[in-house]
Amino acid sequence: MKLVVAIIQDKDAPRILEALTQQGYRATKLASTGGFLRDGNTTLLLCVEDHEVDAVTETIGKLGKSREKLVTPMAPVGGPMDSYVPYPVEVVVGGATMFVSPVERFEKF
Ligand code: 2BA
Repeated sequence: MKLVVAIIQDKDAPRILEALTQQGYRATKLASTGGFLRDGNTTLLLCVEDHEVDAVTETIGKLGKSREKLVTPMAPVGGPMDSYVPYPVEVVVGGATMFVSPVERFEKF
C-alpha cells in the first residue's frame, strides 16, 4: 500500500475530489497553508494499493491547474523602511505537488 499526499489549489479541490471518489478511491481533505505564500491550499491524503498510484497521481495531475499569483515581498527585517518599495513579484503555483510513500500498516476499526 502507498500513501499519496497531494497539495493542490483550493479552486481545484472539488473537481479533483469528485473525480477520485467517482473512480472509487477514498480520500481525506485537509485545509493547509503554503509556507511561502502563506495562502490557503488543500492537502489530500489517499491510501491506495501500489497498482493504483499511477491512476491517482494522473487524475490529480490532470485536473490540478497551475496558476500565476502576484506576491508582494515582505520588507527585509531590520532594513531601511524608507527605501523599501514593495514591487509585486509573480510566482507560478503548480497544479499539484505530490509525495508517495509506503504504508507499513493499515488498520480500520
Ligand atoms: P507555497 O509554499 O505557498 O508556495 C507557492 C509557490 O511559491 C510555489 O509553487 C513556488 O512557485 C513558489 N515558491 C515556494 N517557495 C519558494 C522559494 N523559496 N523561492 C521562490 N519561490 C518559491 P509550488 O512549488 O507549486 O508549490 C505549491 C505548494 O505546494 C506550496 O505552497 C507548498 O504548500 C507545497 N509544497 C511545494 N513543495 C513542497 C515541498 N517540497 N514540501 C512540502 N510542501 C511543498
